[in-house]
Amino acid sequence: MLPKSENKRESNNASQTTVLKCTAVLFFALVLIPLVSAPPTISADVSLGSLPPKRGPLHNLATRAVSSTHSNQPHGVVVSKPDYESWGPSPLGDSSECTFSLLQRECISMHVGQAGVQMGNSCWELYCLEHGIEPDGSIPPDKIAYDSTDNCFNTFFSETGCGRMVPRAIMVDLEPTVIDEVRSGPYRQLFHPELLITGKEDAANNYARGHYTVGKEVVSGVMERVRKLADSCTGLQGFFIFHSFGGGTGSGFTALLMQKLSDEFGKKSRLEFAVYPAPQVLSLGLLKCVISKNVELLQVSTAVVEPYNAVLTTHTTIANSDCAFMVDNEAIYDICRRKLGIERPSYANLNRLIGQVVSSITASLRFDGALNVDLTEFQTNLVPYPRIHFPLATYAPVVSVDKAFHEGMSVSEITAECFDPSNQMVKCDPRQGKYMACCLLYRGDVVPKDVNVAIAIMKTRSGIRFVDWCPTGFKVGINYQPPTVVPGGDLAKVQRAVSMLSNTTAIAEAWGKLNQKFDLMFNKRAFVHWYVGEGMEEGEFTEAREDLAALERDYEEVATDSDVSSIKSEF
Ligand SMILES: Nc1nc2c(ncn2[C@@H]2O[C@H](COP(=O)(O)OP(=O)(O)OP(=O)(O)O)[C@@H](O)[C@H]2O)c(=O)[nH]1
Ligand SMILES: [Mg+2]
Repeated sequence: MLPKSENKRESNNASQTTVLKCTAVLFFALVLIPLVSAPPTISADVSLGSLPPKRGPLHNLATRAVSSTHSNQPHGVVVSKPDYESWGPSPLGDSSECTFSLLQRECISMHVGQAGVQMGNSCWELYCLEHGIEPDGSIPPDKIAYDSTDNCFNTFFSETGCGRMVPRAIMVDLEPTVIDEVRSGPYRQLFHPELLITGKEDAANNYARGHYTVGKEVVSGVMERVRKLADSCTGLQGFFIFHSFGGGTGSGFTALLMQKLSDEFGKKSRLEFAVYPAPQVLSLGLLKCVISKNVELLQVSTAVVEPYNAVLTTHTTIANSDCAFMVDNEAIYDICRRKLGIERPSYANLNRLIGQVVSSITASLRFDGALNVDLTEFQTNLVPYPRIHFPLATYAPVVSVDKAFHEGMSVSEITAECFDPSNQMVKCDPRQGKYMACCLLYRGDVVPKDVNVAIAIMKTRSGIRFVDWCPTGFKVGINYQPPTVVPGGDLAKVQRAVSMLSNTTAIAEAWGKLNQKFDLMFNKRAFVHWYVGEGMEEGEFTEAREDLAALERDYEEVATDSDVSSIKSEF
């Protein structure tokens, strides 16, 4: 995706930041590039310039868009009224109320449906700890950054007139219970009540309800808040959207929201964190823990129709999303069991791990630093074609508290861990596919020399194959802030960590599995009447499935070796 340059042009405010970024990039180029074995980075020009030019269906990847059918049925849903009392001036109001010492490039997070909101809880809990922000949004004097110019976290938090930090985040669910937990939980004072939006009834695991009927009643209210929040930004950078593929709200409502965001904020980037459905986890006994009045209720929660919802939402959203990081509950469940020794992980365990991954991916936007490389730059390298925008995330080290004393891991070790499929957020085998890009985002006590050595070792390994139209480059960023952990959580505090974001054709395996499950049901037209009953046409199923088949073919196409003679003749 390349809307970043347009964003920069569009926003006067961004120019100052751009100068800072350029300085960082220059520093990165001067200091890091010579240290990492050639070619150490894939510059946008190199990778894009070396794509196979105007050849066959691959060329269509850039432009393919499939329309969807619509219907409109009213539904009695009311957005619950927020309680404004005890709040200072609204972060939604006059932007002059927010005090910025530097012009910002703000990011708005949208947490949609149960999974989106619960992942949000973990992420914001961690962000607060990382930036020294208390659960009520205050910053104790002793935690105010040693370097007072480092207010980069203002990209994610706004400051109210009374000095409280408020997440630039909107939580929305079509039913109230999950967000009610936030309203009454330990972080109830952190989130602005106006930004916690709930309806009366959920989408009952049905994409059509989330997208057409129930969701349609709520979306205008949500967009109103988004607009106000965006207006209070000085140089809005884009949106992070958290949701599940499988839930009715997570799939249907998110798809609707993404369409609206695309219509109104076309040039701003939209990145997703999406939970990939994992029905196997059900048989392994994943339990949803709802803490309610100190009573722990256990409910099992995954639905058979999740493959339908996942395919439908991917089809509707693919053209409206710049980049989507999938988190496969089964993969994360396995990591929690194996690495953290949790016998029966709950969503809370899964979400804490997801929080670490999200935190390390967004750290470059929340912290400054000479070797920090902005996520937007990684993104340019990661997405060679608009549709091929599903990078695989891997995080290391995942170390439990009891093993921490014995397992201090070096830069080489954590880097090698990233190439171990068992540490991936999505189950697939990169050794069977080809990489289009590989980005390494380090945090903590990491020096370029060690990164250089670690990458050189990885390059000697067989099984790391790149497509032949892209250089075997690794793009690297280093953020000196070490990872933080939630006190009392499962993860041990470590000196250094790394997230690898790779665009590999192997991720098509995940689509293949989903499509198979879709076909098993759709061949018998099972459960389709629930969707048709909400005004959806059966044709949308067929259209969505064809689009996902095309996506699988797109991955095959990019992996196919270039016909060198034809490329030469075209130049
Ligand atoms: N990782 C993770 N996955 C979750 C969580 N809650 C639900 N899921 C997964 O999300 C899918 C179900 O979607 P939900 O997010 O619960 O549904 P929803 O978006 O609220 O939609 P409706 O309830 O149908 O209106 C299943 O695949 C669950 O396993 C969570 O807290 N963390
Ligand atoms: Mg729900």
